Amino acid sequence: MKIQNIIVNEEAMKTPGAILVGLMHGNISDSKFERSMNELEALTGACDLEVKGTITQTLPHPEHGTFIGSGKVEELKNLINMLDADIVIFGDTLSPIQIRNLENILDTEVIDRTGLILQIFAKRARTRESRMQVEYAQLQFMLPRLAGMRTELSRQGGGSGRLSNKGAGEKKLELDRRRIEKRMAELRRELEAVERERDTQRSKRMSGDIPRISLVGYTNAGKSTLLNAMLTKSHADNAESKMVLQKDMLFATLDTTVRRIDMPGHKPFLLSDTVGFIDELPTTLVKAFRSTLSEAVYADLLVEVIDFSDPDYLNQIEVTEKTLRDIGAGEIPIIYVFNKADVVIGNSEHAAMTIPHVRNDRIYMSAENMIGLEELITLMEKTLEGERINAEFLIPYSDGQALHDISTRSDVIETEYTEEGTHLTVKCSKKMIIDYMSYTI
Ligand SMILES: Nc1nc2c(ncn2[C@@H]2O[C@H](COP(=O)(O)OP(=O)(O)OP(=O)(O)O)[C@@H](O)[C@H]2O)c(=O)[nH]1
Ligand SMILES: [Mg+2]
Repeated sequence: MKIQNIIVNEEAMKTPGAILVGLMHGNISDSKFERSMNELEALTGACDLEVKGTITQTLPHPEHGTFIGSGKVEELKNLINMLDADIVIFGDTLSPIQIRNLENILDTEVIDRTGLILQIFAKRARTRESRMQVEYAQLQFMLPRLAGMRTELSRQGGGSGRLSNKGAGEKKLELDRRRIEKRMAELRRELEAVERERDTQRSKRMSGDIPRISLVGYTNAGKSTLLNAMLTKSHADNAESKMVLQKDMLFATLDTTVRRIDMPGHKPFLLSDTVGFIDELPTTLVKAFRSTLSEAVYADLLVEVIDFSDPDYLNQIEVTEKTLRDIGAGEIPIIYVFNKADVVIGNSEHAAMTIPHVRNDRIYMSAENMIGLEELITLMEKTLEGERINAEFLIPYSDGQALHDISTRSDVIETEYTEEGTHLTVKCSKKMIIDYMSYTI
């Protein structure tokens, strides 16, 4: 499968060149189309490919066989030759058959946005877990593509309709398919083992009464910068060595990092930084990264970081909220960090704005310039405190872990030992009630 063969040679003198293809169809607005093309360009850069040219077309609907019209395909072929491009990247999701048709006509590798994002993840994954997650997502992405090829081959070769009359190509594909499925099962087993280990580590962390806060948001919004800024200000020993990569690049972070933050004059908390979201994040990836993202699911509070300097920030918020719902973190209390406000203050639209500026559950600040950290922490504390409500739990004696977790992470008002279990009356976070819904009374 071609997707696996994109080997970008870091040593090569010449960066492989790509041609981007955008089809404006349906009732997408000009500005949205332009933004999606800009994002495609940034994604291409994040994959270490140089954009050599861009071709766009407007059609009411995509063409069945080649996605773009046949005249455009010809134009594209000429451009590939002229610019000596190595790969063609489509901004939409193409069907396996469309990709194959295009590759045959263009005689050049063709990938779509999903393939590109998978490729970035594959290049960037560092830990064993994220490598396995990416490989799983890639294999899952390949499977239906093999099936598409198979259907066509069986139509060509299996005229007699007898099962034994499989063409050689078809048999090979069947073998490929089995090999992929076997590898996927293997990866699933290994990932489940890593997940169990992660759960154990998490419950160890949960046994302290330190609140857990997760940074979430669109890729490149400044989550890692915010974590680093907090570390710089905190009492952490050798804060420098605990810092994470912050970079103007989509998907700079792929692994989850949890750091303890001890700010002078504040209670400590655990802050986690994780993979960023993007519009139409391939579902295979969301599923594969579910356990990495689960750090967010188990948080007491989410801090959603938004790139306020991006004209499309409202869409970023929408995408983030949708992804949070998808991973089961939709009910956790959230505060909004309108980051990179340093870029927009003074603009005509925000002429009178000063930062930091706090309003209800949002703060306008700048992580990079360390403006607003103190105010953000105060807002976080207020939100955590405000979310605490009275609740009663009846915990069976068999679940000592739950008893330990609830009693250490809440203010216990009363403890009573009954026949059915421990009856706790507490003041706790709403999240705790969701976590232990079955024990609430
Ligand atoms: N002007 C300005 N730039 C910022 C600010 N905060 C972060 N940045 C820049 O934004 C870019 C992305 O920052 P990161 O912290 O890597 O973003 P992220 O959300 O972790 O992104 P991913 O890990 O790729 O999902 C970097 O180049 C930062 O220097 C800010 O407050 N103002
Ligand atoms: Mg990051």
